[in-house]
Amino acid sequence: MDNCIFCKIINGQVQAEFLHQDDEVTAFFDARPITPIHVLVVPNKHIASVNQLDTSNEGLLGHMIMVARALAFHFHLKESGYRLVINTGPDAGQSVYHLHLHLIGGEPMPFSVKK
Ligand code: DGP
Repeated sequence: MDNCIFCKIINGQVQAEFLHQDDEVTAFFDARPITPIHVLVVPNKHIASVNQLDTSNEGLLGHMIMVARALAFHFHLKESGYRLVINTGPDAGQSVYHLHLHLIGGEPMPFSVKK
């Protein structure tokens, strides 16, 4: 996608510090971190959001989670804990319409999805 910032990062047009790249996904630090560790795991192929997924993407989603898990272990978050978050649409605050999984951790987080 011509105007997609994450497509530009993946293809090297925009600089980001890559933590992982393979045939399917790229991982890099979030430019506006909300926790000491804040990584984005992004499919190399442009998919706007969870809304555009279908069953053919199940392997990709599993791979995104396993890459995030490996990076969580790399950053010593296994015991302290971490969140994996995919914001979808306006109410969730999705600001970049290229699917991405946030890995956040490194300090206690102030809210919970539990009520
Ligand atoms: P979301 O709100 O879920 O759409 O998160 C998008 C994230 O993308 C946000 O936390 C900031 C990050 N981001 C936006 N532009 C850039 C960029 O140019 N480089 C990097 N590394 N991160 C970016």
